[in-house]
Amino acid sequence: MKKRKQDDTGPDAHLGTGGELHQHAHAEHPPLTTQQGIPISDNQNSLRAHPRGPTLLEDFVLREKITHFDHERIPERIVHARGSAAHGFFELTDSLSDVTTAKVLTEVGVQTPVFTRFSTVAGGAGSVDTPRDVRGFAVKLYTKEGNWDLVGNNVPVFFIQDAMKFPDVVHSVKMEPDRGFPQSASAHDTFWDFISLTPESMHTVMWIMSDRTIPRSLRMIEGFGVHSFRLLNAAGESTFVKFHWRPRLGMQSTVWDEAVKLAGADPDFHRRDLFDTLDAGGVAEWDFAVQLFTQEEADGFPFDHLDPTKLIPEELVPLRVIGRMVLDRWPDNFFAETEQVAFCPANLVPGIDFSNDPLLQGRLFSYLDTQLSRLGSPNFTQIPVNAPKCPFAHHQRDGHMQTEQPKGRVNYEPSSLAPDSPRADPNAGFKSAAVDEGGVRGRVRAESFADHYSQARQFFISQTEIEQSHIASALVFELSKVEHVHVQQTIVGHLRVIDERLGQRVADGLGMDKLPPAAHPAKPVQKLPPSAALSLIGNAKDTLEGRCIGILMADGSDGAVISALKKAAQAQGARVKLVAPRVGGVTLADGKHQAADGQLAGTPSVVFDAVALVLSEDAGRKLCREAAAVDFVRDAFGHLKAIATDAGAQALLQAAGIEPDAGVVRADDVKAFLKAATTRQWVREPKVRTLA
Ligand code: HDD
Repeated sequence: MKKRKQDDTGPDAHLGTGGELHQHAHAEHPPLTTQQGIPISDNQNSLRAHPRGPTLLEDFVLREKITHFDHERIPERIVHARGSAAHGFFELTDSLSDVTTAKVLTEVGVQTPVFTRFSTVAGGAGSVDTPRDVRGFAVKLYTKEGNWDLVGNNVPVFFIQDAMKFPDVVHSVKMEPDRGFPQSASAHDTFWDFISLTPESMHTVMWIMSDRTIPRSLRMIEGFGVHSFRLLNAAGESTFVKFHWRPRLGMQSTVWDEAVKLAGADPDFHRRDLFDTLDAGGVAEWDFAVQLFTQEEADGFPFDHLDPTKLIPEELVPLRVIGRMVLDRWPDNFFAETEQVAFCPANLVPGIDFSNDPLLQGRLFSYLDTQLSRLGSPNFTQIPVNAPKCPFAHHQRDGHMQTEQPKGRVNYEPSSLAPDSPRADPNAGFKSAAVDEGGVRGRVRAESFADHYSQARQFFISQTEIEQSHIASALVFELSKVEHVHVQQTIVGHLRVIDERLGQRVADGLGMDKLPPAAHPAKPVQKLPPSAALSLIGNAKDTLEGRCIGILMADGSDGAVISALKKAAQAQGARVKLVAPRVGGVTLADGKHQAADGQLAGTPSVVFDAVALVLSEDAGRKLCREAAAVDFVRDAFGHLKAIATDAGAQALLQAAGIEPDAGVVRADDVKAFLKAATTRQWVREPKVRTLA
């Protein structure tokens, strides 16, 4: 770990006799000044008429400090307010020069700087990291031809087909307007009311009720551009494209009970995970892949690719990996970068173009508009994180917070006065696909958008049995929080169309005595074949890389076992943390002191992927009276984690009511434990909870 710099009030500071804070003067400290550069003599006391008298209005140092503080916050994002971001680069490995002129997609080996922000959707900026929610996956690529923002999500489809409905779906999922809760949760009446009356949302509902929306780490999520875009080549020919990010660590999710407990144990779980990874010199990495298809191929698809509630199964159009993204640097300042970064799907570079997806078309307006109110000025592109890293020149001038000082008389075009002023370039400039848009104007939805259930069904039948149970159980949980029975019934009616058995399971889980009537689909449901790529568990990677193992120890623990476990786990790419009843550490069996990384009560097993209990028999017995220790073990078991145990751990296993299974392994059999730790113990699940 890099050592962080000690701040000014560290060990050098002490309280003076009058209670005031004195600091030793360090020659290297620059003088503290006001914003005007005036050196400050005292940053502890305001200017008073006498020691116990009123504060004087004259105190410009105090007034400036408080005034600036009063204005520190800017409006949070209306959606995706809670986010974490990192810098890195994109590198192309396979050129798309036959279908696009975009340099970022044709120049193999060139590293393009990126800034990537991950987010939840519904919660406020201070909400927790682990609710059931879609994750935003927004990448700003600072290309040689301008900024390209790929503003996607970790699910490939969206709730609605038309941007006109975006304020409605967002209002419905956010906290209810009369009561101001729930924060960051879809499990409430208004969301499910809206969904029950919006059959087009059914496919996305299947995705959000799946484990995809309770990820283990931001490093382990997929990203999707969602919409079809176009690529344009030099001849002006266009090819449709869908963009995908695939995590090198494989996908991994939490289980629901774990996600709920994580929210309390570490509200910053995902942010901390990314920070810790990069701070320790690690990286987060994704493959970048495209699905390319022509208009003729699209005409043959059993759905309309312009409909954002549909994906293109990989069996229909295979993914072609053409590059990778590596995130390797945490921002210097959260506000300056992560908070002020302004993404916009309209930021495209020459060689890429929009499709007519009506959701995308609305987004092209929304993002710039929201930046104006969030960042307060059309000059937000001058904020370093938003500014292009290639040369740029335009005639836009003035406005609030203008920091540029253009010279000369010419701020218009055409002009004859300044031969070096910027001009449009008909060759290299951005061009739109030449498309014949003949047709009749109207507020209409294409007939080809009317099939709302076929891909929802395809997603459901593509899941493993465990995943299907998780979807059914998630639906039961969410709907159990809905007070209006008719809303529950309408949802079950939709589920019956997706899969009759799913409808029945959810109805049973809710305790309905009668199955509500099935919904009437506008179009007959197509029996689309299962798609293996849609299952998370089916595609999980059994690995310890990027995972974290917790070792619970106490006074008298066997240091040799701890070191062996630690060494072997680290060799397989895992991080290891030692947990002890006291953060100061423990005295091992051999009398040596062992420092701890976390204190037991503050470091529950939910923050680990697998745990080892290395305890003396005496310590094991004592810990049975420690609720945090019993929960540590019980939760690790309940969350289907591998557990390594020794003789001292047996009492604790008993106290936690655990009947050891294949995932409970001897701590001295390091190999067996680490193998078990590469995955969850799915076969254990029916023994520890009743799923719908
Ligand atoms: Fe959006 C933010 C992703 C539909 C309007 N959106 C936002 C962010 C992501 C997405 C990742 C956060 C960016 C960041 O980290 O700053 N949004 C999507 C995806 C969509 C989508 C994948 C559908 C495929 N969004 C969508 C629609 C509209 C918006 C249809 C409006 C018509 N989105 C916004 C916004 C936000 C935003 C209000 C809030 C903050 C911001 O833009 O900068 O303009």
